[in-house]
Amino acid sequence: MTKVFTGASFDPSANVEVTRDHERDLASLGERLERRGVALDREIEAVRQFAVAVPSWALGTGGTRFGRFPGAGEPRRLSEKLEDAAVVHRLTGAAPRVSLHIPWDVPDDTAAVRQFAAELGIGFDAVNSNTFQDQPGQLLSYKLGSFSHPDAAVRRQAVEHNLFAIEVGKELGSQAITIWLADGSDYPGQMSLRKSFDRVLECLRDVYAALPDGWRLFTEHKPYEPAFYASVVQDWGSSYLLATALGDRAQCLVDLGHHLPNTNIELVVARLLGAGKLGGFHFNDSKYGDDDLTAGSIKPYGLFLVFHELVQAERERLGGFTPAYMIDQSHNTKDPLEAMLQTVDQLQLAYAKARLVDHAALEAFQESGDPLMAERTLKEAFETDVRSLVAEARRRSGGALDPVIAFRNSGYRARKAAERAGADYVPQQSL
Ligand code: RM4
Ligand code: MN
Ligand code: MN
Repeated sequence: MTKVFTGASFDPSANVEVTRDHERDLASLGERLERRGVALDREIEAVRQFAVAVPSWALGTGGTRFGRFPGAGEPRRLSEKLEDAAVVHRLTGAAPRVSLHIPWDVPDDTAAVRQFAAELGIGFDAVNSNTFQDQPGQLLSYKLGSFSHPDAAVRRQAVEHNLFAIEVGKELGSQAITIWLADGSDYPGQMSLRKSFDRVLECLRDVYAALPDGWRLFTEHKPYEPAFYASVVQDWGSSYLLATALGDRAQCLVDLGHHLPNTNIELVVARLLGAGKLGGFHFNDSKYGDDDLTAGSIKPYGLFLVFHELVQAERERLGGFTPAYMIDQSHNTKDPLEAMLQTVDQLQLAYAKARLVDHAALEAFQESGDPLMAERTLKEAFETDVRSLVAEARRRSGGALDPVIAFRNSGYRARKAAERAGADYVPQQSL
């Protein structure tokens, strides 16, 4: 397992009683799975392979539109965010990389940051560019858009920013850039619906042309907000058009919070998978909009159905399927690090359950036209209690049976509160 840098005690087997109960639960699950012809050890190993990137912006409390209420011991700078991210990996064994947000987390000394992260046992996932807000000292404003702005000089500036983000990512060992644009309009007539899209494509071509070898570019759509009338990259269809026009190394990123209410997200996932264009994923959950809630907290069955599509793609070795799984959440009332631990657990659970679907039976019921049994096949997997399986996967990776409890017992946050106090606290910019 990765190096422990914190001096904190994250001893997963500290509690003998908990460990004993866990072993009993695991044995009973193993027995139940065996009756279904499923080998427990194989499933544990598969869950151990599951990995998701943690976003740098999620390690501090996020004030989305309103107040921000920072907690004691929050990270003040990138190095401290990396320390916290390494704790998430240490306790779950499933968060080996960080997804950086440029410019919120531009490293001062890229080589040193890469080295520091490596010492912590983590690396870097896709970098995220940001042309959705003006930065201090920025020459031209994005008030009326970035890639779609009517002024070519603003578009150029936005492209340059993306090229810079790629440079940073390259030095850190990233292999993808995620581009989410806030571009759009608040009022009918404000922008040309067609020209704005063409301009976005033109700018994306410039960024695509600068992709280093082995890199991919992800286009991330969002239906509304901050643009309230029309977003330029509004839906998966727009995202697909862009990725297709760009070429093979451009793919679409699906953020679970970026859909209009009642959208069938697993269907969107299936379509993009079928087209070989599903590149990345932003996990979260939502009740009303882009709420950034903890994955699985509102619609766990929906999350399972998404994973069912992903697991099928994995089983079938679908062309173009090398998904970059990332978390995209921003917490204001939970301790952000605990929220990440909880999220990774939820994702591991959904993945483990989706793997338990009896695919042969499901297909037979689909082909013979038996909707009740087909649905029951999915529910059979979804309703299996796989908590001990996931806990065991973590334990075998050197993590904790129960990451949140292990974290709380470690005293990490209290120690960081003492260490990280002081006037140099830099509040994260609002999202
Ligand atoms: C956006 C979008 C992006 C994320 C920013 C912080 O709503 O989801 O992926 O980078 O928020
Ligand atoms: Mn996102
Ligand atoms: Mn979002």
